[in-house]
Amino acid sequence: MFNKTKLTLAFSAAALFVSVFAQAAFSTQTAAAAGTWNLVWADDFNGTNGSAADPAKWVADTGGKWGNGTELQYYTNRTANAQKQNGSLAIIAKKESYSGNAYTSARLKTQGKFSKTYGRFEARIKVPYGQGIWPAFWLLGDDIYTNGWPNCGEIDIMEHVNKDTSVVSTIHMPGTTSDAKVGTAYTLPGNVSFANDYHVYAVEWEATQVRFYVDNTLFKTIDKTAMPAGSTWVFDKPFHIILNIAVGGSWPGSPNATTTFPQTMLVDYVRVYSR
Ligand SMILES: [Ca+2]
Repeated sequence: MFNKTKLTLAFSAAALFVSVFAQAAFSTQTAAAAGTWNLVWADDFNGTNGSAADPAKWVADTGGKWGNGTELQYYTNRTANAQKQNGSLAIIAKKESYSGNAYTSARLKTQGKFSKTYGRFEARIKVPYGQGIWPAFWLLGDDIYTNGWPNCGEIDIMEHVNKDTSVVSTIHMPGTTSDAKVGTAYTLPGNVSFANDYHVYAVEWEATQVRFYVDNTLFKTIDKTAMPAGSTWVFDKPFHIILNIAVGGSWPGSPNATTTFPQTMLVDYVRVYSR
């Protein structure tokens, strides 16, 4: 479906098998919900080690002064900060002087290439860690540049801050002050560090509900009917996907002597399903 070159019959059959197998796995995990999730977009990040992410799918946000100027990284479009490694996308935060910033990193988005209203968005990710390190897999409303934030809405599927043994999933929307948000943290059984291994982070976003999962364990259900007083539900329009590592900023604070660089976020795949 996504390959523009001619497929051999054998390859096509193999791909079909993988696709059917993946969907069968999902049906059992989501049996309580109505309908089957069908794959509509994916990037498995296969390709030559050291090569850039597919420019047909990803756009690099670049520059410094992110997070109201509190974040310390300069986002580049260099393969030094985002490259394929053994079937994963590696986003690499480095300690290096660059355009007046002390760190470099990457922030890749699908804006202008792929956006969607509702669906299951998932990624298999091995997160980095350390004081001041802030990796994320998230969705942002396509109208960010015309409507501003938080009017555009934001769905944070996974944020992992510092050396914490939890990840956080949150939706942000306009409220009585500025940012109304609903979310929660999730901790692995045994309080194991998320950075030790890959985990599958997912949201199932529908017209009346948002559900967050880690490794197919549902840990947060947000109902449209139970939003904070004075907030506005803005989740009925297209959102795009973002993968990034921020360094510093108001939430994690700055790196310190305990933080080691480079720090790498490995993304085995991103998959989007519809039903
Ligand atoms: Ca992969």
